[in-house]
Amino acid sequence: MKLFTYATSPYARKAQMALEFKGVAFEPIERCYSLDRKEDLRAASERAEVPVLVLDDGRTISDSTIICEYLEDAYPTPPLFPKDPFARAQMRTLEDLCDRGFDAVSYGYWMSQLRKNSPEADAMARAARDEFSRLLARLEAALGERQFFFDNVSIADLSAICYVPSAPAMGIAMDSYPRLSAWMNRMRAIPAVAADNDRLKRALANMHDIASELEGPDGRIHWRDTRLEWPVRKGFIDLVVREFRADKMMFPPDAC
Ligand SMILES: N[C@@H](CCC(=O)N[C@@H](CS)C(=O)NCC(=O)O)C(=O)O
Repeated sequence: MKLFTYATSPYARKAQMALEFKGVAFEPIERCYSLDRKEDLRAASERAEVPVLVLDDGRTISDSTIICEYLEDAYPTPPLFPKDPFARAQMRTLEDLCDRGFDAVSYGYWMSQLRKNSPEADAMARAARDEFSRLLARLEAALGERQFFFDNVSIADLSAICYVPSAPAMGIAMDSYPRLSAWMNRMRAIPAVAADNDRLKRALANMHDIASELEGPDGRIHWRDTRLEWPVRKGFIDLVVREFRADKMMFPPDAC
């Protein structure tokens, strides 16, 4: 099995941690289409986004949520989904909160840093910090007194660990979130999560600046669904329009 992955992509990290947690052997292939435009990823997935799982017979599965569901079905032990149907639904809701909510806000924050000379940069950073803090409060409440979000480590934990630790880098102190802070330490004691954290640290240490992480060879940046909705919803549509008019937006390739 192979996994198209990328050390700083929360989606790829989630899928890779799930594979490692379950002890499934795979070969990681580090890719980011908007940065390297490599055709193998484009051929494996019509959206050219990571992660993509390539089975031994060449069949492919795209999208982190779908990959994790496949892994749970194909390799049920150790489980990463709760047994109870309602808990499973709640777990998917938390995963969605990370994939859509946290991801869009984080993207908005890093866009504000990348375009820090733009007129809306400060307001955009503030809006992102406010919303990220509210999302942290939701996770803090969802965790309650438990060790993990559900009885055992689940996809909800693997999703959240890709976002919660970035709070300080956005200027948000973790003091108001003592349960999440303790949970982060518990998570990092899990070998698959520790390995992910090491990969992330190495990637961040090698990163030049935000531009080199986001802008492709033609200066365009990957945009999609909730990442686009967030700045529009928050009133930063002028920035979106400028990016579009300057041909700085790259959308997933057409599906057909
Ligand atoms: N819904 C997808 C989203 C995947 C996604 O957006 N991946 C980003 C990296 S965080 C990507 O590959 N972007 C394409 C690019 O930058 O070229 C999933 O859950 O896997």
